[in-house]
This record gives sequence, structure tokens and C-alpha cells, in this order.
Amino acid sequence: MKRVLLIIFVLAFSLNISCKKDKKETEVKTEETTENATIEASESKKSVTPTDTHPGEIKKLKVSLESKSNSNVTGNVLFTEDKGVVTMITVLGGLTEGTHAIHLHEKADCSSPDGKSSGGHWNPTAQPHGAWGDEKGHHKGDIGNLEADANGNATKTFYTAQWCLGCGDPERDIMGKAIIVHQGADDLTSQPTGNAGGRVSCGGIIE
Ligand SMILES: [Cu+2]
Ligand SMILES: [Zn+2]
Repeated sequence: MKRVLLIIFVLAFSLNISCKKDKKETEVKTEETTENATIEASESKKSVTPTDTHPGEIKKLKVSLESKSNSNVTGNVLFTEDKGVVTMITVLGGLTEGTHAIHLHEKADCSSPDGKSSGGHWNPTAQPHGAWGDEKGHHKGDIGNLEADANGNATKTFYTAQWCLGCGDPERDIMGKAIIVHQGADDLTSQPTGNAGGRVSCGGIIE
């Protein structure tokens, strides 16, 4: 009888050990899988760089805006292109409270104090000035307006499939154009500029 009990005891003990071993192995395997996933995630982040121009991958470009016409308006615009859609995120400071026009103009030349070195509205398809999406037509640079708060800050997110970053198509490529912010609002009807007043900030879209 004693011997039987001993055998049961030994059996139970060894079963317990092998059970623990299995558990440990499973834990180690899980850790390895998580580690691999982390490495893969950080590698895919690395492939997104501002100079990336491989087709089919996300392109990014950051443009700084400088103040013009004796204003204090500065800011940043981040362009990204993903799957044929360009997203433009604009963050500005130093504005007067209220509505201000924002357009793409013809040339990435912000050298003159009034910003007029950037030329007129970018209009490669010879359309009238207007509201984006208007069936009567609009310039490819007619982004529209943004609203500055009481502290003079404004943000705007705009996206379109009618632009590209460096694709070379003259009707879509925004490289070499300028971002212009105006003193006043774009009325979206006056020709050829929307009667938006002076140019208070300018940034060239160049790498
Ligand atoms: Cu303009
Ligand atoms: Zn226009």
C-alpha cells in the first residue's frame, strides 16, 4: 500500500514539473513574437522620410511660412501624399482675428517684401477664380479661407486628389508653387483673386 502511494506521489510530482516546463516554453515564444512585431513596426516608420519619392509610398513635405507686408504671420504647412490624395495641414500664428484667404500661387519665390514675387493664383487649367469644388470652376490653388481665433492662431486641414507632390503632371504638381496667406477674406467670386487684400505670409513649396 505504501509503495502504491509513493508511486502516485512520484507520478504527480513529475507531471507537475513537465506541466511547468510547457508553460515556460509558451511564455518565451509569446515574448519573441511581440518583439518581432515591434521591430517590424519601427522599420515601417523609418521608411517614411521627407525625401521619400518611391511610388506607392507616403510622401511628406514640411514648408515654413515667413511673414510678409510687415506682418507677424508665421507658421508651418505639412503636405502628405498617400494613395493619390494630398493632405495639407496648416498651422499659423500672428494673424488678426477673423477670416483670411489661403491660396497656392504660381512660384515658390517669397523674396519680395510684399510676397508678390510669388505671382498670381496657380491656375494651370485656365479656370476662373472661385470656391473649391464650384461647378463654375476654380483655380487649382483656390484653397479658400481659414479662421483665426482671438489669439491670432489658425489651423486648417485640406485634402484633394487634384494635387500631387512631385509627380511632374503640370495640372497637378504643387512642387515649385507658393502658399500665400492674405490680410483679408477671399469672397470666392471677385476675379481674378477673390479680393483678399495684401499678402501677410508666404512659403515656397520646395524640398
Ligand atoms: Cu492668394
Ligand atoms: Zn484663385
